[in-house]
Amino acid sequence: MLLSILTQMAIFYEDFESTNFPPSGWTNSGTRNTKWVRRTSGVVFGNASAGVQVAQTASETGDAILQTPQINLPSIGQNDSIIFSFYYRLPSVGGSFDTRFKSTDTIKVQISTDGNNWNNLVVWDSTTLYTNANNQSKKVQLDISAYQNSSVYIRWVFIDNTSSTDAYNSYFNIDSVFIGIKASKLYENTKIISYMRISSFGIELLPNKPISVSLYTVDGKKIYNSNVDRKVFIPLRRGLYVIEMKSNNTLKREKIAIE
Ligand SMILES: [Ca+2]
Ligand SMILES: [Ca+2]
Repeated sequence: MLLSILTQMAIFYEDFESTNFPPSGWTNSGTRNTKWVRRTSGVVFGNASAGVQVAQTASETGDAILQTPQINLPSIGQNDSIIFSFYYRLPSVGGSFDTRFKSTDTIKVQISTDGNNWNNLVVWDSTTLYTNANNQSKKVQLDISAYQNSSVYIRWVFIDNTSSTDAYNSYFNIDSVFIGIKASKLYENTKIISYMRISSFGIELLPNKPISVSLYTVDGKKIYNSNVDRKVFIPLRRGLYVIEMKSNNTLKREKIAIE
């Protein structure tokens, strides 16, 4: 009998829909005159996002820092992970990516346990953020399990190094800031496998004896096929898959979701 467990519990969520800005407990600071604002155009989801002016009609430099309240992260089990995610959207002009956003400016996403010492989670400079850029919504998802059983702050820092002025303003927007616990889906104690652990990043599998493992997309395309006689990790993107595990006289077929 296959045993499966799957839970996801939200610890923190902010969608910037409330007209209070910054939202309760957040801070909006920095050396730049223009800070983060609640944006109702170029929105990522719903009616509003948080945005920062990245091309501006008034010439200025400095940083603008949007910071969450203190967030308490619990201890987690060994099959669980703490996920931090948010969505962003680069500025657009008339529905296309605003190429004026190419500059020497930088955006950093950072985490801290004390509000003083910060570790970079994301650093976007003029190359990493703008290469093949468009103005579609994109998700960033990171595993911050290392911060379990502590309190953290997360902040978005826009560092404006560009002193030129533009004909009109343009914004970088973020939305749907989420922190939650994702429990792995765990299959255990079958004839042929000791366990199979499914996380956001792929499948970890330990067979009880040599087996043949095949993975298919939901439309039937085989994307993995291998004989497995020890613990393996198969990295997978988000999506639905079918896994087939075969030994001499046993066949197990399971539909799995990487979320
Ligand atoms: Ca929103
Ligand atoms: Ca500037």
